[in-house]
Amino acid sequence: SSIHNRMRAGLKNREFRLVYQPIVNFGNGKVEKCEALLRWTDDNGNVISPAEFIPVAESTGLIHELGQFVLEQACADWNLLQSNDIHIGLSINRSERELNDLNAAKQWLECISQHQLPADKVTFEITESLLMSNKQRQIHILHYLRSNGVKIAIDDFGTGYSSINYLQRYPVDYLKIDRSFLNHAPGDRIQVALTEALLRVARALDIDVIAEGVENKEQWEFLQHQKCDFAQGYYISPGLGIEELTRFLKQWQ
Ligand code: G
Ligand code: G
Ligand code: NA
Repeated sequence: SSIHNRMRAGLKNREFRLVYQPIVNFGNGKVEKCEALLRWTDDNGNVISPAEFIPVAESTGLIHELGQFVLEQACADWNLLQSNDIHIGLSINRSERELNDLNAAKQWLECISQHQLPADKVTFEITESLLMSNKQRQIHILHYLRSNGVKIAIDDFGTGYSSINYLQRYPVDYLKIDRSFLNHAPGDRIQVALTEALLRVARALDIDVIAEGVENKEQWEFLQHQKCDFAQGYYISPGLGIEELTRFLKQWQ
């Protein structure tokens, strides 16, 4: 059957789950938040990558149900962490298509408040392609979310479409530099120069920078030296199931 029908059945059959990847604040060395990443293992045991199923869900509209599942699961997991005396924020991916509907955004805020989760503990990550054109409705919804305390991150920055110029028009708290931007840093002169330039622009705009795909000590030390704000990547940890995450966070530092 089509991937869409398999996804719909999979949602009912609880084939989807979340893993959480820690994000470390360079300033104090603490894990300040975790990014929720959706995982799908179908009933035959095949692991399907979000890179494959998210675009399908976006085009068929199932992304709205998937997104609702992700938010509710993440809120429930946040409460589990709280009860383990772990107090961190959550970063949750939203597709551009999910940002079309103000009512959906209202429901997200309701879901967050029903779970007693302070809004400022939640960051919504939107991919940079949203920056491409001036999409008034989406910008309005981002403002609405942000005026209710939620943080906004631009994801995958540097992968192609972005214009630094658009940044100043968007209500944005964080910029996530795509891993392809610094996969050869600090050895690659051009990548070093681009990273420095981006960090300076972000600082001027009062936007915090999260480096993605930090895989080794050299990258970590380079970014720390550059006064990058946050790091995420395999050097710290891959995505972890909620129980593994709880153990990881109890041992961190
Ligand atoms: O975790 P992985 O690298 O396989 O993720 C691939 C892509 O899927 C990433 O760009 C990530 O942002 C996206 N993704 C992961 N989880 C979600 C989700 O819950 N919702 C949306 N819209 N995208 C997600
Ligand atoms: O686009 P987004 O940042 O949402 O996607 C995160 C994806 O990147 C996840 O699929 C995650 O598994 C993957 N990822 C996270 N850390 C690293 C890393 O250090 N190196 C590589 N190659 N991939 C990573
Ligand atoms: Na993301």
